Amino acid sequence: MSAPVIGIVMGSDSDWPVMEEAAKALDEFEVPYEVDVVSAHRMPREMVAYGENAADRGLKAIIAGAGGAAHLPGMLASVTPLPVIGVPVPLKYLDGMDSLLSIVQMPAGVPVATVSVAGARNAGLLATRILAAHDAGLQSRMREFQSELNAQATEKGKRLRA
Ligand code: RP5
Repeated sequence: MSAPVIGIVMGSDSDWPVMEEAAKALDEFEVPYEVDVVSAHRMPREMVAYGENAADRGLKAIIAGAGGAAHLPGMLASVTPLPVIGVPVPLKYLDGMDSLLSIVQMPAGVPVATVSVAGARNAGLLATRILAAHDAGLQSRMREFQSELNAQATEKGKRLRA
């Protein structure tokens, strides 16, 4: 088992059904990752420690998901130099708009790369692309993945036209 290079964290284990898609995407590219619950509101000290130590522990990026008053991605971004990808998790009310706006509206100087509501798969793919910028093998696999997407979409068009 290689050491994890991506951290997947979330505010609660109730976020896992959404966040699992990030893990699956990383699995497809054989990117080693770790998973944990690090709640900004219920575990603030642990959350700060996670962000402060992440780079020294060898992580290259953090995927952070949270719902409602979703402060986890932004707060992590404020204490780590690593890229943080935020995943808005939709809860029972407000259709995830609360989560989305809480994550995306960051002040200048503290970036969070926010994916769509429940867009954890894209968070996993974006983290893979970040790693692939310095990894020729991974970049070539990403190109293959993109070719497959293209072929699938082309096939759908062919079926409709037939
Ligand atoms: C947020 O509160 C979590 O990220 C989760 O989306 C939401 C609800 O958490 P639970 O009450 O299900 O633990 O901080």
